Amino acid sequence: DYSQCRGSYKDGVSPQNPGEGLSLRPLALGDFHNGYLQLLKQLTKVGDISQEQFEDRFKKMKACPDTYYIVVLEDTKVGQIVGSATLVKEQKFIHGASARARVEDVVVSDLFRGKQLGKVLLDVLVLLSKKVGCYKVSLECTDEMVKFYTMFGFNRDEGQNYMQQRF
Ligand code: 16G
Repeated sequence: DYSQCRGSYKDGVSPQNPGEGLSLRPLALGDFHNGYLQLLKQLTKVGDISQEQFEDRFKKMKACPDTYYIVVLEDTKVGQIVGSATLVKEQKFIHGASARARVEDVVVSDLFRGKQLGKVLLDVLVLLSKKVGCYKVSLECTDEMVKFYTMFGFNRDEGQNYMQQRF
């Protein structure tokens, strides 16, 4: 029920109606053939992933119930994925054995920017993180993207830092 999404939209766009010819749906096994990995390449390195590898990873994620929620926007006229975002739910002992959610791998095709599609994806995932019982939702982003995510209710957590090791 997307009517509970908090944002306001222009031009009749909404999660129910993301735009002419666009459909919002979960990632499907067949999306290997619909440009999903090519889209992710607009975000970061993806590498050379075979259909078998894609399907194996998809099935591994599916086998973890209530954990991976990958939503995509498909341009139905050409059967190509033009936007995607992932919500990962992490089970916790803290906060009364609650869970936290992370928004990951948000990407909208460069040909489809400026159409509020990032907003559609973010609003849906924030609502979903509440619906699936998370006590918070977080994300990591570059300095340039901080302003964008602030529009969807994300704020820097003062005193907390994002740290990592790369392998
Ligand atoms: C951004 C993404 C993160 C993604 C990472 C990839 C969002 C909100 N953040 O931080 O999810 O995994 O880029 O960058 O989409 P990397 O290849 O340098 O790890």
